[in-house]
Amino acid sequence: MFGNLLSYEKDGQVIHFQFAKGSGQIEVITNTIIRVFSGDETIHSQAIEGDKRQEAVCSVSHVNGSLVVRTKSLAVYISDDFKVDFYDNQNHSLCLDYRGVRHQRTVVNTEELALMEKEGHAVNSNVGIHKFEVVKAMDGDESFYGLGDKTGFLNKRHYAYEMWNTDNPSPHVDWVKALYKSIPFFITLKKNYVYGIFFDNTYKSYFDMGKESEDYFYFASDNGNLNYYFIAGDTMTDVVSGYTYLTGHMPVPQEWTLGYHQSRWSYKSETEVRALAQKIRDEHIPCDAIHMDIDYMDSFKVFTWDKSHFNKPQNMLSDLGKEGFKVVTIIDPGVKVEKGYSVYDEGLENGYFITTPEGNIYTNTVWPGEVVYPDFGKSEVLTWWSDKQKFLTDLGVRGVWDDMNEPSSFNGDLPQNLIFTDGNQKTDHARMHNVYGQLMSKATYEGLKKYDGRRPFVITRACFAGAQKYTTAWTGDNHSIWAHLQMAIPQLCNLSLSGMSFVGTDVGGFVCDTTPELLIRWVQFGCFSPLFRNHSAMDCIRQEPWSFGEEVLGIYRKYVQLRYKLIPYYYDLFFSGEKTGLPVMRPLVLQYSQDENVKNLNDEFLVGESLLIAPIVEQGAVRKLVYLPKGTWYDYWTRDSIEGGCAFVREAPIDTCPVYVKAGSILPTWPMQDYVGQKKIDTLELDVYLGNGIYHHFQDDGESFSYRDGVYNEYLCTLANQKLTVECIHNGYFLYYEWLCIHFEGKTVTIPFNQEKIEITLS
Ligand code: MIG
Repeated sequence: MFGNLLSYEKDGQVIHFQFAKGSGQIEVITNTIIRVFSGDETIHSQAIEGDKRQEAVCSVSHVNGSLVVRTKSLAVYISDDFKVDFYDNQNHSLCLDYRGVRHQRTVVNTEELALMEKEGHAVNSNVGIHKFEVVKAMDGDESFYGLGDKTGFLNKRHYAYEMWNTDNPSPHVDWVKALYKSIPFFITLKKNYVYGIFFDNTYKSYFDMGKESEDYFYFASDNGNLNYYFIAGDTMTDVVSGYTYLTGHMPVPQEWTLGYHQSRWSYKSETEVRALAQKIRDEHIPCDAIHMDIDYMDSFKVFTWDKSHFNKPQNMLSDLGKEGFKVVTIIDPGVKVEKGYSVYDEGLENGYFITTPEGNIYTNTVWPGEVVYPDFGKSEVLTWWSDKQKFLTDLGVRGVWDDMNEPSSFNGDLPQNLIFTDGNQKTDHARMHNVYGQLMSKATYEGLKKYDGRRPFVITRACFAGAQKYTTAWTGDNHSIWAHLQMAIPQLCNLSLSGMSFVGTDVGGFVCDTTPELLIRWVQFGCFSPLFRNHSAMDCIRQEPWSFGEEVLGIYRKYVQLRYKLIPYYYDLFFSGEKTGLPVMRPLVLQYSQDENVKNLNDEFLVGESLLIAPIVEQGAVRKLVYLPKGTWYDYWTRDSIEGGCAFVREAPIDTCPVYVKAGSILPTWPMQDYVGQKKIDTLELDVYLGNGIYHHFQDDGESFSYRDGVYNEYLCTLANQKLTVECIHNGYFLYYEWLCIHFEGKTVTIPFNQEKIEITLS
């Protein structure tokens, strides 16, 4: 489509190419990140903020009819038709454009499709008419990871997906092509190489990871720019860091958000919420957050409170606060059409709502009845919506849950030609659809930052690449089925590889009735997932921890308590994650990408580098085939040491979730609390697993942004030859630990600690 390559012009790190029928450019962002671009430069990125370009030496030369752009690490060949081939600096091919014939599937005729559809089948009508496609050759050893929030298994090879934020209430099974989020980023792992591609285009896009053919994979879009980033690295962690370097690192969350969250659609009255809180404390289920679903609102009107069931919300929230509960409220973007309702009136007066191409305000139906949709792409609307959060923070709300922001309606997708705004440009729904939830989350984040001041806690259902800068996410309406517990592991792992570190599923399952066994196995998984919330739909059997009697409650409590014990470990992972851009939850392949045994390992995951979790995800199973990578590991429950590099069977009766700790690990732990901050922690407690390793532990106020001004303590712990040294290497926070308590091999040693370097022999 571009024709012959005619000439080029180098402008610093941007190289412009002129082809017979068009132009394109290669931009050297860093030595290992290259942008490939052709199109309309006025379309700005919705994922990348600021200029990410680092100074890098690059050159252009002619080689066999192509031009080659070289950086310290890469050689990028540009040829006729804007073919782009990536090599490393040793001339090993990493990723080449495909030049052979396509093997497109013949499409079934439309009459037959119509009949199938009539019978109730969801038909596959993707006929592959895309504005452009980037087709890359496959060698045969590729596996693919990432792609944000997708169904199915960890490795995406042989599957095709679409990026179009979709509220799909039917079960999310592995052929479903799109869920609520669109993160057009994937990692290709080959035998000796790994790289990532981020396709920075918000329009509906398509990813075929070798499903159409074994010879190639492709990504494509209906519209927008040819605009992708090639991210090279020596390891898969380099690639993830490269991607989050571009799209942003997640700010450290408030510490309490790492606790347990209890939710239900809905807790409908003050009496019910107070009783729930009481019950949680009576049953000693540690818990930090209660979520209020749509029924707290007056007639589902966003930024209102139903006074008939919640007479004085402020008092309720303040009383709950005294018991350690933080309240998170849901908000929906759809604003009820009702004269006299201030949110509607203000939006109407100022032209804040989306319109039809004819210029009329567009309406659809959602929970409040007839609604209008804020045009978040307009900066005044974003500010207006962020200011609206004050209504919630003034009452004492501590976190905001953004729902229905695909945007969703009761009548399916909104038409693609509706008029939306992007900055100051008028544009359409087709371009802004995939970032609607992103912009809503950004507005929520900014509002909370301004009016609450602490690190904002936002949960969103829909988003685009780079959302980690503003929000956490949950995977929407899963079902209480074993298949969804099984899928939760690869789903959250791939979201994590796609930059979203603070993610979770509805524990117990949202739609349909859970079972006692499913709830237990889900909490055993959920307590290790970053966002730990039990949530269920209004027509389902209750699934609060005590819903199935004493045995279930006891096991449930054991795992919530385990999470609370490990909160400092999670916190450290988020703290170091803000610097490294690496996620908390990791598929094994991220750390052991050379190990063939983990490329398709779907039922285990790591938390950081130290913990390996092997949850039971099958009804009735009481043992599990566990694979541990090479090296020494310890069984968390028995402390037995095991040599990895093999699979073995672990007994896993209903109260047991197999957990392993890597030798040389140091896990900071907390004493049991009902909620984060209940007790003053004056002891640095370390659970040590002999071997060699280093660990960084962080301590700060757990809620403000002052860590960014250096108000934190950082401890470097080094474990070698049965010797542990603990040293405060950054001393910026005034509250210190007074004691150091070390657990190892069944022994416990407690000694006074005054922040000085301490060395202890563990014997
Ligand atoms: O149309 O607010 O995914 O978590 O409980 C359903 C009610 C709207 C969908 C969310 C779910 C929430 C529910 N919401």
